[in-house]
Amino acid sequence: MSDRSHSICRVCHLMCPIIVERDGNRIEKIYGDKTNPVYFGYTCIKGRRQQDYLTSPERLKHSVGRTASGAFEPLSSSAVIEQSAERIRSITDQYGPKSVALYIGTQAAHNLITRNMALAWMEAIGSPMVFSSLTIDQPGKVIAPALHGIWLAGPYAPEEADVWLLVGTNPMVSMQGGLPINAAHGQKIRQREGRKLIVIDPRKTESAKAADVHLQALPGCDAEILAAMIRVIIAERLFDQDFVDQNASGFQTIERCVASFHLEDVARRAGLRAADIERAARMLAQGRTGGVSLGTGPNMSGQSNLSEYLGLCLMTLCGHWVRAGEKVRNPGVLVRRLDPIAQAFPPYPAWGFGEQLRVKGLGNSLAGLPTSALADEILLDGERKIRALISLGGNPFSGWPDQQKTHEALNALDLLISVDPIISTTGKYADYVVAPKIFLEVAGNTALQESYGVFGPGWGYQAPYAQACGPLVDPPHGSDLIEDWEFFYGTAQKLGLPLKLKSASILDQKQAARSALEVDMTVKPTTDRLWTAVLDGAPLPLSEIEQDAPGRLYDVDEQFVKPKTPECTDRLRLDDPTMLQELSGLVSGEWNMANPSPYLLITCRLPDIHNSSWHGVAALKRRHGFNPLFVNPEDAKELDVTDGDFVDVESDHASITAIVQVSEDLRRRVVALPPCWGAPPMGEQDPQTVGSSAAKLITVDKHFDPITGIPRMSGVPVRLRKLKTDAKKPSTKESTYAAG
Ligand SMILES: Nc1nc2c(c(=O)[nH]1)N[C@H]1C(S)=C(S)[C@@H](COP(=O)(O)OP(=O)(O)OC[C@H]3O[C@@H](n4cnc5c(=O)[nH]c(N)nc54)[C@H](O)[C@@H]3O)O[C@H]1N2
Ligand SMILES: Nc1nc2c(c(=O)[nH]1)N[C@H]1C(S)=C(S)[C@@H](COP(=O)(O)OP(=O)(O)OC[C@H]3O[C@@H](n4cnc5c(=O)[nH]c(N)nc54)[C@H](O)[C@@H]3O)O[C@H]1N2
Ligand code: SF4
Ligand SMILES: [Mo]
Repeated sequence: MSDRSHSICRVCHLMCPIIVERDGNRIEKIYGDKTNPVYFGYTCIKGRRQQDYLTSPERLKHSVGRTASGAFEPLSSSAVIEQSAERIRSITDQYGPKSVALYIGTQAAHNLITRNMALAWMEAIGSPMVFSSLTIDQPGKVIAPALHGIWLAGPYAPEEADVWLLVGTNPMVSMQGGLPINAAHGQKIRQREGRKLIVIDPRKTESAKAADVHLQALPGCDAEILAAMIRVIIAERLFDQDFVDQNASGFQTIERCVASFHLEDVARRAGLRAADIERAARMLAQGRTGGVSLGTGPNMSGQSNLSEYLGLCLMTLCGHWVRAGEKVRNPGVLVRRLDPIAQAFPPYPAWGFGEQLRVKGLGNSLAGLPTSALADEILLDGERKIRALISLGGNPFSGWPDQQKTHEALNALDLLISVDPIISTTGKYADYVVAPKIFLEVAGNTALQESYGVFGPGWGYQAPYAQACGPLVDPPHGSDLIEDWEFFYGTAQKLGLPLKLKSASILDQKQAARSALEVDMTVKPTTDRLWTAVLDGAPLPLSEIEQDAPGRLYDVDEQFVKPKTPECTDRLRLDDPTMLQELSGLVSGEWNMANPSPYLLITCRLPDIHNSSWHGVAALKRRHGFNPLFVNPEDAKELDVTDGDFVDVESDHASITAIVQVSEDLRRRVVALPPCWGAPPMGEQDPQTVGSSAAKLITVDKHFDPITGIPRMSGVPVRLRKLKTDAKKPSTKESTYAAG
């Protein structure tokens, strides 16, 4: 008998509502909920086939530990906790707590109790050495608002805004912020209603194909293009004078600064037509309401903070912020939002507090400690050397830039614990791999996606939406798995440490610390108890969210944006000195032009892959198990290559072998390689089997951001050369499954 249940997909951050048909513990079918008022039935192939991941032979059914011979032996959950705690104790006893670092990867964030228990654990052992994928992703997203200030009433929603600008983000595939949650469906409606879309991207992406204006720029030119757009908007008096006069400061300084960004020069350097930049600028300013969302493209191509900052300046100059009297689309359900009032929250410190690292002058910032410096901190001898690393739901070997250095660092650790359902490429270096319950085996809710609202215009839910679910299926028969948080609870217990679990619903960190739950260290709490603590302070208590029911809109108190208080003098800042200095010194386009390497390698995402996951899940029936290098047809002709040919890709740092896929979507001289592929040097290296690693081509030692450390990971100069091989050409026909 088939049983039909509502649940939430936790394979990625999107948290799609799903309907799961089961026969006992066997999942028969998963599909989207067409009646859902926010997702409109959206799911992707990963979510619909997650049963294949849950039961895949790759997945660990128990934790493992390294024996003296170097092989892994199975360990019970209690043994892995016991042994890990002992090893940690001996390292902290000898070298102090700061010798232990935590790396929080993408999949740790999907479960907010996992993340907050791990943070509580680090606090308890007394180590501030917490790193995350944010500093190798889009760190400018948290730095820029601190420099510019925050508009307390928030941005408009893409659903309602007349015009939207996407810079180096492709929400139709990545499903990150920028378009409505169901991006393709939402964009169709936007188009029908006459709402405009502008995209800046070197590729003709799925999102760019739906755009009114596509600036197919060379990578690394975003800050200049945005500066040129600001110049047009100011020169043509298209900005919102009234809004700027009342709510912003530094107008004259930014006006002076962008004056040197002449359209013709910028267009030449970015490989665009001046008229197109001008058209984009006018379109953005002429909408009564609008928004700007940036993605990994600009954040990885050398100007993370500056591009995000200029995006916010464009928002402010155009007055694209919600005004007094307007209805708040999402007053918050599981996450408390800032009090909606039509005034600025002034700039606040973005760096210069917390831990200082020993390398490259880097230290803590709002984005956390720089992950790009973590390998160096492991390799560098001295009192403050990092000797133990816990990787939680992340994959350093595949994700961190500068793969050779990562390889050396992972080998140099005294202790590496990977909390991960598989022996990932990082797991291959680990002393312990702690195997967790995942996806439908654990309780979940939509708080994470809601919390993404802080990442800026177009992120998170634009309506009071929520869903919650309990565990739906048992872990595989005969397995011994724990929930991610139980590893931290168990080891803290062994180490005799108290844990203080903070709420993720309260954005004010001091307040969250004051109301943190002192976790009972004698009687193990239930997962439900921890969820209640992690969502403490939410506008609606978790208990009021229907369990195992369809996701829906909740009846939270209607809110309207309050007018600015008469005594408010706070302003959004258009002239942050660090940013304008970076802008003035910018010759980003110049290195493209002067670049002796004929090609620039960029990053992009594949629909049926998530970072380093899903590469080998047979059920997806991918026709190829690797990441192709996408090459423009004219460039392919010049290189004398076609689909399936092998090429040597050489940067100034290293070289890799990649497999060509010719694509009309690339502009000339730009090649794209999806990230997080490749395998450790001690194993199989065939790109047909393990893919090709972009991380290997990147160095963390040059061209890095002085605040967050993010190195240039997109727009990397490379040379390409056809490789002669007798091997049979692999098929590069794209996966039969598309998103949607
Ligand atoms: N060259 C280049 N490098 C890049 C990028 C790029 O574009 N170009 N992108 C960067 C970006 S944006 C990111 S976010 C990073 C990737 O950042 P990482 O987070 O370091 O890498 P992922 O591949 O996402 O790793 C997720 C891991 O979590 C595991 N996992 C899945 N579900 C669970 C779970 O429920 N619990 C636990 N404990 N583990 C789970 C998976 O098996 C996988 O090993 O890479 C960065 N690196
Ligand atoms: N299916 C799928 N979804 C994912 C992921 C995945 O691996 N697969 N990963 C998740 C993660 S961890 C993240 S961080 C998000 C990322 O989400 P996005 O940032 O939306 O990532 P992409 O879809 O790669 O879009 C980045 C775009 O930037 C363009 N680009 C590259 N360099 C430049 C540049 O210098 N300037 C400009 N303007 N554009 C440039 C690329 O062509 C690409 O289209 O996606 C998340 N969602
Ligand atoms: S986009 Fe795909 S993987 Fe992500 S939550 Fe939705 S169905 Fe799951
Ligand atoms: Mo990411």
